[in-house]
Amino acid sequence: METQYNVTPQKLYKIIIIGDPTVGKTSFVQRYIQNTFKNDYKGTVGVDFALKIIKVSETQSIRLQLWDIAGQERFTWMTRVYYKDSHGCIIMFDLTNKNSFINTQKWKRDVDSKCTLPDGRPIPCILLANKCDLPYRQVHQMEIEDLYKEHNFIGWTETSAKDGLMVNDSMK
Ligand code: G3D
Ligand code: MG
Repeated sequence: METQYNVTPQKLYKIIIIGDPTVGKTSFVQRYIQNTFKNDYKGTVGVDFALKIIKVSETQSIRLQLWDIAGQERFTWMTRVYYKDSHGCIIMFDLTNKNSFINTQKWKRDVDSKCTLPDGRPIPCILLANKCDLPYRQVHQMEIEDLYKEHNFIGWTETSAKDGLMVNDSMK
C-alpha cells in the first residue's frame, strides 16, 4: 500500500513471485536482494517479504516490495489475498522440471482471474526459466517462446539463482 504521509514519497511497487514448489523462487529473491545463494535453508511457511530500493534517476528512486509465496504454492482462496494490489508478477519454472513449466499456465490463469491493475488491465507478468546452470533440460526454447506469446507474458528469460545469471537484468 502506498503511504500518503511520507515526507519523501517514493513509489512502492508490489511484485509477487509464484510458481511450483522448488523451482527456485526463494533463492531468486535472496540472490536479488542480498546477492547470496544458500543451500541450507528449508522451505518457509507463509509469506516472506523483501524490500529493495532502486535508483531510477539522479533524484528518483522506487521501492520494490517482493512477495515470496513461501510454502503456500496451492491454488486456494489464499492466493487471492496474496495477489491483491500487486503491480507486477514473476512466474517461475524450473528448466529441468517439465511439470513446473506446464503449470505456469495455471499460475497465469490464476493471477488473471483473481486480480487486475486498478484500471482493469492484467497484472504484467514475466516468465522466468530458472536453473539454466543445470545441464539436463526438459523444456526447449521453442516451447517457452510459444507459451510466452500465447499467454501474454511481457517477456521471458532464462535465469540461474544459483549463479546469479540474469537475476538483476530480469528484474530491471
Ligand atoms: P522455491 O522457493 O520455489 O520452493 P527454493 O525454491 O528457492 O527453495 O529452491 C529449491 C531448490 O532448488 C533448492 O535446492 C535450491 O538450492 C535449488 N535452486 C534454486 N535455484 C537454483 C538454480 O538457479 N540452479 C540450481 N542448480 N539450483 C537452484 P535444495 O537442494 O536446497 O532443496
Ligand atoms: Mg520458497
